Amino acid sequence: MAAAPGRRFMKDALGFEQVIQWYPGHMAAAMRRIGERMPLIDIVIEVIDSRLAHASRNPMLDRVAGERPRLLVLTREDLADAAVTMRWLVHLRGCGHDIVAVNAKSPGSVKQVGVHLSQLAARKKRSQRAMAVGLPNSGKSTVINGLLRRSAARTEDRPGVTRATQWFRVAPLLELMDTPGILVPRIQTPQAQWMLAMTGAIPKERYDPQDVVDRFYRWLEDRTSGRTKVPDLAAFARARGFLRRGNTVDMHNAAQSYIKDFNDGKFGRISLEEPV
Ligand SMILES: Nc1nc2c(ncn2[C@@H]2O[C@H](COP(=O)(O)OP(=O)(O)O)[C@@H](O)[C@H]2O)c(=O)[nH]1
Ligand SMILES: [Mg+2]
Repeated sequence: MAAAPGRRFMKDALGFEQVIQWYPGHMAAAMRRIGERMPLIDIVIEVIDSRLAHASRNPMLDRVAGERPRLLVLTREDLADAAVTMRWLVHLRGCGHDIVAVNAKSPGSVKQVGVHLSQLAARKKRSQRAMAVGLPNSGKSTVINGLLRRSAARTEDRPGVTRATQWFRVAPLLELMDTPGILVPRIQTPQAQWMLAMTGAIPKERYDPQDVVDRFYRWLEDRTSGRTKVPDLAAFARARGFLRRGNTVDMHNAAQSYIKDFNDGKFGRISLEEPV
């Protein structure tokens, strides 16, 4: 039986690793949904994970967003290596977009997003509308909720595009769509694949967590010349008591916990990609 596409890392007949795209149909549908809303949108908020600021973008967004002013919001600044994030800010600013790095869970940090959006909106004299887009788990809802919590006044319903769509005024000249646009990752390398899984951008049932953690650990050891204090999966599983009856270790559940701890910052600040 053929394996479902996108399920896990696969090797071809010669043993070379294949990058399995998440169902291609998903990507087309996701871009179509975002494209349908675009005519209503003046400003695009592209939400990116600071730790994965290249692979967590989808270049197809450029096609649907066109020339609209764009604010790149690098979330999880609190989980990334601060020096690497600084380099990303410089690098991505060079692409002509406005950019800010935040801890979306901190109100003071999200305030910065509001400041940047207000500045973008003030370039035109009329009220403008913004929509957040990004991969699953990139922090879209956290950013939107942070902005709404500060200054939300519901403006009007806009039936037609999506029945549930609501607009909130978050600044004198700016309304924000309450529902974000969900992008699908364009996975270009086996490395991007495990990195996206590690940061929560790929649904759990589409990858093998043990494989992802093993790859992460090998990468980390290589990068730190073996001097990392982060435990490998076996040490983590033992320390956290993932024992089954008969004293075997439940590696699958351990690996899922390991990924959760990584995203809770338990292993410290780790950026997975750096600008080249
Ligand atoms: N530490 C940290 N966690 C974040 C940040 N932004 C989002 N999260 C967490 O990441 C998870 C996914 O965020 P969510 O906003 O639901 O992502 P969405 O799928 O893009 O809407 C949640 O558990 C958030 O609390 C951030 O800047 N820092
Ligand atoms: Mg969400």
